[in-house]
Amino acid sequence: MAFTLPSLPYSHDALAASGMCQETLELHHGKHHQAYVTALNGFVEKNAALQGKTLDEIVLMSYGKPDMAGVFNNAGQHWNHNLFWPCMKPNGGGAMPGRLEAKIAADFGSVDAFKEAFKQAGITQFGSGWAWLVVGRDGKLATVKTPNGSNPVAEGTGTPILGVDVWEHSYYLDFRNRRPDYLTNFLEKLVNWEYVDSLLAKA
Ligand code: MN3
Repeated sequence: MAFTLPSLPYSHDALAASGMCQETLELHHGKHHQAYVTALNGFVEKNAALQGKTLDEIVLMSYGKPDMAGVFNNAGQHWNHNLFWPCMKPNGGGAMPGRLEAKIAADFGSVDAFKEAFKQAGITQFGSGWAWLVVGRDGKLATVKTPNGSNPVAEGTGTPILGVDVWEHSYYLDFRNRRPDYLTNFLEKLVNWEYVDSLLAKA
């Protein structure tokens, strides 16, 4: 069965007041994410080894294989955006659920220390990529950055419970070249902490 573009859990103009305009979401979801899905389906159609596989399986089986770079880039980007959209909500940010806040404070020292580490991961990802909050193999929360379409599942560094896209297409209309401002705004006005907490519970 072909992979499909998931619907956004909010309207295209719903995040405008929180720093992500309608045009950004229309292009990012409707054009960029759709293009990854279309390209991935094209690879699956031509390669019997990929047929019937889940997205996670395709990400893992194509990671690190030069002859499957195109498959990995598009499967990874489909995976990454599937996590990214529900990590945001209108009027997001604000207070975290108690369980999540306590876990972050225990593993980073404080919520502020976590936010600084997460922002630094996004700022220091040279070029395109992602910053993540993961539950590591030791059970502790950690921040991770990955290039291009890669992610912590592929790289084996943990289970992502929050991800932010730092490709320029994610922030250029709203913040131009100011990636740090985009990341600050993401944490303070866009993150759906209840969703992050639900992923922590499952990790
Ligand atoms: Mn993107």
